[in-house]
Amino acid sequence: MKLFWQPQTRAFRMVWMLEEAGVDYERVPIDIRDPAKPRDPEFALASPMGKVPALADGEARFADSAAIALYIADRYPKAGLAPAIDDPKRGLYLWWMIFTPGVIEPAINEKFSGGTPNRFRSGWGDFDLMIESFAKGVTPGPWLLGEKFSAADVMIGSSAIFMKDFGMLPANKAIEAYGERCLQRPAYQRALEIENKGA
Ligand SMILES: N[C@@H](CCC(=O)N[C@@H](CS)C(=O)NCC(=O)O)C(=O)O
Repeated sequence: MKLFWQPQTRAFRMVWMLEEAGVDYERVPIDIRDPAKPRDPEFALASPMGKVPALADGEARFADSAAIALYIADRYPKAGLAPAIDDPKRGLYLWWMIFTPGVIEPAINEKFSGGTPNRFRSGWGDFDLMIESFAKGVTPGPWLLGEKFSAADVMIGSSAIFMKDFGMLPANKAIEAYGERCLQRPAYQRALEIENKGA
């Protein structure tokens, strides 16, 4: 399995995810900032938009961190990172799996690029509604689904940490404490070591 990756990007989430899953994979660096640099030809097949992260696993080739996290969690059920198809928690899990690309990122983008919010028209609501829903989701915790950590915590936890690091997180004890719990995960710490070594 190849993870197309560049440090300091959303690909970090998938290094964390793969470390949580404990599976073997190869990291293939892609310089997204210099399209002239030669790239593994499989990357273009996996990522039509030229974005990282992307994954190649045999004939399966695709991109997007939420899609990759869903795939890994289902493909390696022994890692216990997703509720089973017939588990009542599966629906909530799926909701959180798409909350980062579908709600958090558009809401952040709108707020910090000076867009005009429209809670009712926009599928992501607005920044304040996103933060309110985020905080409710991580309360009481420790994880989104309760006692059991899941792939959804990789997606949402990385957003909590990103917002805090970039000064985008309004004072919010529940989200901050949740981000701290994510930081303490041994798999997160391993991913950070990998990230810090660079491509
Ligand atoms: N929704 C995608 C977003 C991926 C994305 O925007 N990746 C950025 C890096 S953080 C990228 O590859 N940008 C390079 C480009 O657009 O050419 C995901 O979560 O994987």
